[in-house]
Amino acid sequence: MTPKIFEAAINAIVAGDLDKATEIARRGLEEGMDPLELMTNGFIPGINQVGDLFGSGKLFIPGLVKSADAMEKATALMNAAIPQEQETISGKIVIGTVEGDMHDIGKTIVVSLLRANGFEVQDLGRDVTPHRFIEEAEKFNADIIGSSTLLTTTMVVQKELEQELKKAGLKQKYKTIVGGAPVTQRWANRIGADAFAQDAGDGVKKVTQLLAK
Ligand code: B12
Repeated sequence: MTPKIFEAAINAIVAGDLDKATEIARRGLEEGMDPLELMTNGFIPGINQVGDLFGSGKLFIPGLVKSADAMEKATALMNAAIPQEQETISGKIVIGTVEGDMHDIGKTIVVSLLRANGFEVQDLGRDVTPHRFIEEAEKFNADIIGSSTLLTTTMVVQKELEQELKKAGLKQKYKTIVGGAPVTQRWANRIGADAFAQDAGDGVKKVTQLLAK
């Protein structure tokens, strides 16, 4: 039964079928599936296939947008179903998608999983400037600043954030964690970020490690 629902989730996202994706998400939850498992094995591979099709010129903007809409809806249903930790553990994170980048599906999953693990998270949304990351971190009294980027052209904003933190004399005050499909550990090292995470689960692990330092 399980592999079938994963396949159905993949197909719904690739087809850009919002109704089908919604129905599969609801059915999966009704059947007691772990929302993260359904995301990891169904919806995320689906949207990755869409990315490959778009990247190789086999799918165009309208198709990409339809698939993204279906993915956003499925993600919202899955995120809402992730059990939330009642007790907050000490650790405050501000997180956002960098300036110039509108991709926020992955970042939203990271936010949900961090909250589910008891961290206090301020979600800054998307198109966040380095200045705003810092301003919000100050206001929220954050320990960690997390940034997401999906475009190679906006990766540089993560570097600018590091530079701005140094300029403001705040590099020691905040730990930084970077993520997003084109981001790597190598990139994190190069720009001086404190951590890199490849997915939401890894994000929780790295945030926990950063707070223990
Ligand atoms: C969906 C999508 C869209 C949607 C986004 C909707 C939304 N609300 O996010 C829409 C249709 C708006 C869109 C627009 C565009 N897109 Co687009 N899009 C995608 C697609 C298919 C999937 C992204 C996604 O949601 N993945 C699923 C999530 C779960 O994965 P994720 O984001 O990587 O996140 C995980 C990890 O990376 C990590 N993570 C992410 N962030 C963070 C942050 C922290 C702190 C941590 C710890 C971890 C972490 O955890 C997440 C969960 O596991 C990708 C292809 C791809 N495979 O990435 C292209 C892709 C990113 N898009 C691309 C392009 C070109 C565009 C457009 C420029 C197209 C155009 N011509 O208009 C515009 C750009 C608009 C803009 N200014 O941002 C290219 C980028 C190419 C490049 N080299 O930069 C890609 C790679 C497609 C391709 N193959 O060409 N897109």
